Amino acid sequence: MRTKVAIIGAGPAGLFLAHLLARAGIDAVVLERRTRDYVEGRVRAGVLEQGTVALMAELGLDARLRAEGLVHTGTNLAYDGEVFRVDMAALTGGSAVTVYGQQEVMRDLFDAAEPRGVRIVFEAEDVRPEDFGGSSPSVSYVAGGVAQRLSCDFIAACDGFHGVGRAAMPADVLKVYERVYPFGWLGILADVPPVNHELIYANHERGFALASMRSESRSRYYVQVGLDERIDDWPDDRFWDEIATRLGPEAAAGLVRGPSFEKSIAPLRSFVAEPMRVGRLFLAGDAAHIVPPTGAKGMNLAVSDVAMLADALRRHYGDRDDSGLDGYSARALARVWKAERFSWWFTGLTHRFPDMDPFARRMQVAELAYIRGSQAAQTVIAENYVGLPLT
Ligand code: RFL
Ligand code: PHB
Repeated sequence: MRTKVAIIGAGPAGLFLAHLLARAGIDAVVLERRTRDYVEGRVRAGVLEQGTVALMAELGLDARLRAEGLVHTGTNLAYDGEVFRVDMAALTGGSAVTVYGQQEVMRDLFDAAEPRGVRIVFEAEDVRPEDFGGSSPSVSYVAGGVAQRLSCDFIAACDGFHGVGRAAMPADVLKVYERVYPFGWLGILADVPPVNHELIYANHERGFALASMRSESRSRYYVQVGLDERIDDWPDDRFWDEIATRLGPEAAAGLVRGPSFEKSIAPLRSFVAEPMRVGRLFLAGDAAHIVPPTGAKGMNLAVSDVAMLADALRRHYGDRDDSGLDGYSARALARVWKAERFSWWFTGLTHRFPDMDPFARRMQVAELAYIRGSQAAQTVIAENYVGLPLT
C-alpha cells in the first residue's frame, strides 16, 4: 500500500491531522493499535481551548459541540475556604473555553471519518516506522495476522507517550526534559449535577481538588492522591467526604453525591522531547510532550501541533514550499514550552507537595491571595487558560 502521509495513532492528534489532510486533498492512512471503542472510551480531557473549538468549526464538525458543549467565560480558584472567580472573557477581550469531553470529540471525528474518506486501520499490530532518514520511508505493521508495508512520503507519529514514533528516533538526536510529580489525580465520573456551573480548582492543606463536569447532569471530580494509593482505597463515600472538605464549605455547598461509574488514578508528569522531527518522521501530541492536567492543556496541544503540521504539509504539496516542514519543530516547541510552563506553574500553585514546609505553604497562600486581588495576575491566568495563539 502507498500513501502520502502515514499517521500512527488515532487519538486526537492523529485524527485531527487525518481530517485536516483529507480536507486539503492530501492522501493519508491512520494506523491504530486499538479498536475504535477502546480509543473513544478513554475518559480524559474535558476542556477545549478556543483554538480547538475553532478548528472543529473549520472542519465542519462542530454541530454537536455547539449544541451540547458548555461555554465557560470564567473559572474559579478556592483556598482557605475562600473562592474567587477569574473572569476570562472580561480579561481577554471575550475569549472562553468550552467543556466538551475528549470522548465526544473522538466520536465526532470517528463518525465523520468514513464519509470524508479518512482511512483508518484499527488493530494494527507491531507498527514500525522505517527508513525515515532517507527519501522513501515506510511503516511496517501486522493486520489480521498478515505483515503489511505502507510506503509514504512522511510519517506522523501521533501515537501518544508510550508510542513507537519517539522510540524510533536516534537517542543521540533526541533531548528529553522531564519532571515527575510525587502525586497523582484520582478522578470520578458521576451522573449528578455539577456543584458549580464553572470549574473550581481548590488548594487545600490536604491536597488539590478539582470540580469539573461533562454536562449539566454529569460531574467530573478529581482529588490529588499519593502515588502509593489504589482505587480500592477510595470507596465513593470516602471520595465525596474528601472532595467536600477540600473544596471548602463555600465551594462545596450544594455538592450532590451519587454513585460513581468511572474511577481511575493518573500520574502527573511534565515532559518534552526535542526535536519534534527527525528526517521524514514528525512527532505530534503526547508522543512529543506531556503536561500535568492542571492547566487542561494536553489535548489542546495535540491539536495545535497538528494544525501546524497540516499547514506545513499543505505548503509542501501545494506550493512546493518546505519552510513549514523545516520550521515545524521549532514552531511547535515554542508553543509547547509556554503551555508546559503554565501547567507546571498552576500545578505548583494548587498542589500539596510531600516536602512542603510551613514556609512553602504560606507562599502558596500568599500567591493565591495576591492573584485574588490583582487584575494583572488574573489576566496572566486567563490568557493562558483560554489558549495562547498559534504564532
Ligand atoms: P493519545 O490520546 O494517547 O492517542 C495516541 C493513540 O496512538 C495509539 N498508539 C498506537 N497505534 C499504533 N501503534 C502503536 N505502537 C501505538 N501506540 C499508541 C493509541 O492507542 C492511541 O489511540 O495521544 P494524542 O492524540 O497526542 O492526544 C493527547 C490527549 O489524549 C491528552 O493530551 C489529553 O487527554 C490530556 N488531558 C487533557 N487535555 C486537555 O486538553 N484538557 C483536559 O482537560 C485534559 N484532562 C487529560 C486530562 C489527560 C488525563 N489522563 C488520564 C492522562 C485529564 C486526565 C485525567
Ligand atoms: C476534566 O474535566 O477532566 C478536566 C478539567 C480541567 C482540567 C483537567 C481535567 O484542568
